Amino acid sequence: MKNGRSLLLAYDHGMEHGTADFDDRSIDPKKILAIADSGYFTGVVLQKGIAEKYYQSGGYRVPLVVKLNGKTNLLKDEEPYSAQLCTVDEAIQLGAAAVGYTIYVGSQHEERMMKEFSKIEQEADRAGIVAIGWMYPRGKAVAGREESKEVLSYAARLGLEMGAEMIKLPYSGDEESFSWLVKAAGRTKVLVQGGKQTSEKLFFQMIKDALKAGAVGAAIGRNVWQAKNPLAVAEKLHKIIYKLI
Ligand code: FBP
Repeated sequence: MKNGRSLLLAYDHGMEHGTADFDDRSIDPKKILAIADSGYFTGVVLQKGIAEKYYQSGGYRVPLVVKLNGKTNLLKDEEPYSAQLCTVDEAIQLGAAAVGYTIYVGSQHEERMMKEFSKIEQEADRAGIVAIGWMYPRGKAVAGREESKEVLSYAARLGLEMGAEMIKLPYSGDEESFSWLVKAAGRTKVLVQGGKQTSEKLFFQMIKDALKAGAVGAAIGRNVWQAKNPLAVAEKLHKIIYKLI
């Protein structure tokens, strides 16, 4: 967080999606870390392997957010579970200022993820670092409604009820519905997720609308590092989030 706002660069896609999102540039963690370290971001989100092999020795100034759980998308599981692969202690050893954890809200395994996240929150709290919940509706119970106001506001409220300091939510499609999500999250701060790469016009509009709706910032991956000019996108995002334009 900086001045109550946050802009995270997400780069955990290699685990979640394989190499499908990458080109010759974005497959190289050093190139993404250079973007993350440009001064426009308040944090970079990495799994522990990239944190250990690239971030730790690189002398970067951008704060590290270690994603503690993850899965591949090879199984196409209808009821996904994202296993914890890294502990809060390990993340702190790697230099983490915050940790992230995905809960697939609505999945048959949500209870397991809720329990894991509860423990992580407690450990993060004791260590004085922030735990961020990636609240993603998934599973048969919410199929076709993953981006609806009803289901996303439930996911947002779950974040508050669980005591999350901050949550990350997919965009619900418009400012009015997103402001309901922010209300549902109450004193839990909300970041909006970027999603698949879209036109810059639509993307920036979405960020502006999410902020008007009360989000404190965004956690973006593909819409930054898949752009022709990632630094130009990062600069504009920074200006929007810090209300400089
Ligand atoms: P994007 O801005 O590229 O959507 O990144 C945000 C993120 O939450 C990543 O942290 C994660 O790898 C990805 O989205 C997961 O997306 P999905 O659940 O749709 O596969």
